[in-house]
Amino acid sequence: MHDKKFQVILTAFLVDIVRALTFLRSGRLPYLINWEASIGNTTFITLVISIIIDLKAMTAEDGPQIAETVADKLADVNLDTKHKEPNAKKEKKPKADKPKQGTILLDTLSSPSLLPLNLTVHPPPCRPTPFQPTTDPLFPPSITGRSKEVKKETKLGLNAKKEEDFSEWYSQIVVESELISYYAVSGCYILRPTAYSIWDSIKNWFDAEIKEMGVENCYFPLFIPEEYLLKEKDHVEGFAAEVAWVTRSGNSELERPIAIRPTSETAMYKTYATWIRSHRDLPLRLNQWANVVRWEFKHPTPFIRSREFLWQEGHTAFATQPEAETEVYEVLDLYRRVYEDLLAVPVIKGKKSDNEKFAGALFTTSVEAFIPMNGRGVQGATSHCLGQNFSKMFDIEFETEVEDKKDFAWQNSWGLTTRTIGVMIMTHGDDKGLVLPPRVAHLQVVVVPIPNSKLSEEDKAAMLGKSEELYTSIKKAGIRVNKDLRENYTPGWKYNYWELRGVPIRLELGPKDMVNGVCVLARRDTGAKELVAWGDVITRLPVLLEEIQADMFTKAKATFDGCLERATKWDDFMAAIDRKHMVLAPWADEVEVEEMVKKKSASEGAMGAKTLCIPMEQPELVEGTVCFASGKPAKNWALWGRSY
Ligand code: 87F
Repeated sequence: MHDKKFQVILTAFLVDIVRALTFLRSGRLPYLINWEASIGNTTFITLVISIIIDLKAMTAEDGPQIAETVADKLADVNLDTKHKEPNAKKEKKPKADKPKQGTILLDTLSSPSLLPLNLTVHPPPCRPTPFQPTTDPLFPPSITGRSKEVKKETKLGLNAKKEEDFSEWYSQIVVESELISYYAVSGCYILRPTAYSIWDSIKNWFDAEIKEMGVENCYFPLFIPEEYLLKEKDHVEGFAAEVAWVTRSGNSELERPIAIRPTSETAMYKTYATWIRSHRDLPLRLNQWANVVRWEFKHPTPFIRSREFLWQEGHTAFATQPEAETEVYEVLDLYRRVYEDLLAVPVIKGKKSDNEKFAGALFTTSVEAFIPMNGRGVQGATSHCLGQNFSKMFDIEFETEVEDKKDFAWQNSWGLTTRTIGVMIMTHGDDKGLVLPPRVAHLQVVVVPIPNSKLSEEDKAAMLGKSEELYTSIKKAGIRVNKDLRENYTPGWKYNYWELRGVPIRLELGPKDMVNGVCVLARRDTGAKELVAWGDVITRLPVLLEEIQADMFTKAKATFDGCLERATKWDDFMAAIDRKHMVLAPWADEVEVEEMVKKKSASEGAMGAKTLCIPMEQPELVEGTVCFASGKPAKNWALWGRSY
């Protein structure tokens, strides 16, 4: 009896030593150190006692399970710290003016065209770790098929509920689904391959569309001389506190500090002035895919608000105002399509109020999304008509077609960021994890064979063979597919694993299906399952993927519409805002009124409401309608809400 216990404990220790060595070799030591530092004494003692109790209940054959139990307990304790920023100390924001920003009509809120989009299909490589039989020295792949040896199951998934604790749910989902990892600089995040591949899909689609419009890609330096920024002093003023500066190289101070680009107007327009001399040099339509740094002091949220993020910034110059204005709306509609057609997220297109527009712009347009869980509007992307403001500042002057007549160029700038990914996660994710729209999903289908313990070795081999065969033909058809042939996990565990990662379709192959020549297609979005003959899989999958894409949008649109109310009186307006809804209300379009609404609608713990945009699609404004807040004659219907 004592011998057995000794064996058990010895096995557990050996297991831990090998694990520790594996950790060391894989460079994950800092993670362990972080863990040690993050649990208190009581937690530690409780943990040790519970491990001892579990060890006592086990036998020597349970060696591998013991290690798993220990690992699970460590993971449980670690869970709380795993989803938080390692370095989330509050930094004080230096005093600075709040950014001043500011103004139109609405296109139809049509549902996305379901014609196949010009998306580049990029089947992901078969990453060895998750998809191969385990190479973990402690858990060699089973050859005997005995259940104790084949099961290696750790807890998967989220323990926060989207409805109950949205912010905790979000913190968990981005990490657990392996989209992001935290980093040692607060407000900066690592985008893991799944996240980056979603960005790649957006980028590939948008890039092809703007090239079709005649826009070319370029790249300007990350660093901006101080004098360039000072040239645009008035517009940068509101953002000054967010600009990060390089002031030193090694031990020596730089003669003049150099800014890290928060946006590239100043970097690009100084050069545009040297390139644009004549009307023949116009239009100049450039875009760059880049990273930018804005030293935010508001609470950071992965994808939604980070100090460094990825974006595209378009900077164009035209000879005439109408040409520039046409482009503003063309780009705005591309942004709508990114959200609605690719990400299945409904948005409203509109013009920003004078308060909310970019101070350097003649007018700003945007697409606005909405997060029902916290009742917040979120600006999805912006397309600005800069008018001649910057060309006058940077001397972008050209000889017109009329002899001896010069004019300043008409300019636009427009941008879309990795915030898109955050809005998509928030819109579709559920308590099981991500729900990815097929058009941007890293993987669209995963093949999961479901053998049972009664299956003969021969039948099992046939099932694995068929799974391989289906996988190969699906891949050949240009669908992003993977297979999960791991033998040391149960089918149920694998379901959770792929559900957490949001794969739109799971193709299951069970013993009965092997007899009947069929397989099951299970949808991630609804959980619905259908039987499909092997010979029909290749034709059914693309259709089902498009059905999922369309259904996800329809569902999100119904929710979005359910959160949109109309109010013509203050009390109704406030009641809707407090129901966490967006409100369409008639208003006088005055800066002071917006300021007043913001103040008056704020309460302890709840920020004030502001205009999200003046929708391009306007309800009829009956003559005599008055502003809901000031009682003055209304000029338009504005969309109001609390926002990110
Ligand atoms: C932060 C620091 C310094 C926003 C900033 O929207 C300057 C700025 O100019 C700044 N945050 N902005 C406005 C950016 C305007 C515009 N630029 C090109 C876009 C889209 C892409």
